[in-house]
Amino acid sequence: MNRRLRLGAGQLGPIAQDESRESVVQRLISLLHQAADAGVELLAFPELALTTFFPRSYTEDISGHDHYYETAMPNPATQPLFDEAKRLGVGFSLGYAELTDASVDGVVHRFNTTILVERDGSIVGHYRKIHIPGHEKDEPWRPFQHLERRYFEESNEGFGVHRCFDGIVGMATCNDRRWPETYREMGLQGVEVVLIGYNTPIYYAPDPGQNALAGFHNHLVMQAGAYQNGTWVVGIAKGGIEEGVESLAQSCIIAPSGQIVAQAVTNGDEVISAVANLELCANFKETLFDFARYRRPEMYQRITNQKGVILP
Ligand code: CDT
Repeated sequence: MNRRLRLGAGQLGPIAQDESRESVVQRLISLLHQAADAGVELLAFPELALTTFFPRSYTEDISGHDHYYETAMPNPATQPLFDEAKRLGVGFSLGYAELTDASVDGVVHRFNTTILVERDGSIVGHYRKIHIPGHEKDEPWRPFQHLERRYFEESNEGFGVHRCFDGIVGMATCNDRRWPETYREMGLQGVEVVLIGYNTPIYYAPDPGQNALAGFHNHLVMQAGAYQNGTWVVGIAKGGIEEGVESLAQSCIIAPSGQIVAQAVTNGDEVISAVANLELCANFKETLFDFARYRRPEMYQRITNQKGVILP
């Protein structure tokens, strides 16, 4: 069997605070056209791909940022993207801020969400970010804020995977990529493609000594996750200088061997693509990383029973 899927990353440059959804959607459609011309069948867009990275600014009342959230997907502003993707036969994933309807469970929830759409326009599923980094309260000592923990709830829905695109596809979001459990949860469900959008400021206020390693760490974690679980990984940045804050670009496509097979060369809107042979996953899943044969879950009890470090 030969399952070849052309994967694409639709990297975005900065989105200004006052850029309209309609304008951003036109940029996404332009990337979609470039991807379709390159034969891409699944194009992944970044985390929070419709707005500026608003958790970098503080509002006393958290609803002060509600205009950055979507209450439905698709909606009138994003429908043209869904329509054009369907017309072109290109599937896609799209990250956005999600505001849920209080009528569902009596509470409004704010999630950092990614939706996955098949080539025929059908919605395959969504993923709500699990590892929420940063802080809850305003910290004026920082040159800019990282208030994701103020503006997003941690999802309790887990890392689901989906049978689609003739394979098994999962999603994760930005900070999730730094945690090995993210990939292993999906690896244990046979994942073959993991799509990970990110907004990663290069300046890390708690320890600026790490700034110079931002690109190295970005690739390190995704390459390790790919190899250790025998899966393709697509990392998709919103990069460049947005509202005065520089974020990492370096979007990439990684093979199950852990090798980078395509990488963005700009900090702006750019499409990269690669043909992913999904059969290559088995080379790793059925040899060194034959989980059923070699894993020792009974030896890993702390991983699910314990959160922080307990010293001996
Ligand atoms: N968006 C996101 O999750 N960014 C984080 C920044 C961490 S610094 C607070 C990341 O892990 O890239």
